[in-house]
Amino acid sequence: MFAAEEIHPMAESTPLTLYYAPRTRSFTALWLLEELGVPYALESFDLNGGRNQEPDYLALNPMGKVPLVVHGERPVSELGAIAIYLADRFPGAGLAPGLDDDARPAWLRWLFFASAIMEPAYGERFFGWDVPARSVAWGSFDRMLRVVTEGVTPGPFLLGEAFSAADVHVGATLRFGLLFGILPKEGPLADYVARCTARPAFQRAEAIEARESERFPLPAES
Ligand SMILES: N[C@@H](CCC(=O)N[C@@H](CS)C(=O)NCC(=O)O)C(=O)O
Repeated sequence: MFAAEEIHPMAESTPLTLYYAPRTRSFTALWLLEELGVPYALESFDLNGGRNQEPDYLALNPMGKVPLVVHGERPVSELGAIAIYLADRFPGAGLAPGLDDDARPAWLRWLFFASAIMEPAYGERFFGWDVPARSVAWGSFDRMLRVVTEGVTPGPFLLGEAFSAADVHVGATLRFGLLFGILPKEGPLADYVARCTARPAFQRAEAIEARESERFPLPAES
């Protein structure tokens, strides 16, 4: 855990809302909020219902994606940005190294790595894209896999002993990769994901996800 900095006066007293749909990447933001331990409202909906394409939603997140976090009047979308915004804004949980902390550059790098390198590299593997590694921003799936495997070794977390918001984003992205069968089921990555998912905050988020999945079940197959 990183040293807690002074809590910004607007942080705790301002309403915080997570727009969330079960069985989606919005789980990552849910887990992060549970790690932060701050009060938030959950605006949960069925992704098939079109809520995320309505004009008032698009005014807050033009991509029409979940998750979306609204803090007071401020919308924050994109998981990397959400993680940085919330971990910095609520420093009491110690999930963000401060601006002058030597771990800050690595923390930022891993948060961008999950969104900018892991996500498209998954697309390459999952959809079988044949693209030149030197020309695409993420390099290649194989290179990503090597780098992230080295990153979680020896651990226990990306920055060493201290769990951080980067572990939420990278850990959740690796977990999705395991669920989709595109990562090795055993080895350093699976061990790292097991360390992340053993956290009480992850388990609270999983219980909320189970409750919301039941509320909005998948359409029955015809
Ligand atoms: N780049 C986004 C990805 C979020 C994303 O892919 N969300 C998907 C669900 S997993 C979504 O909202 N899809 C609905 C749609 O595009 O209509 C982030 O990091 O937040």
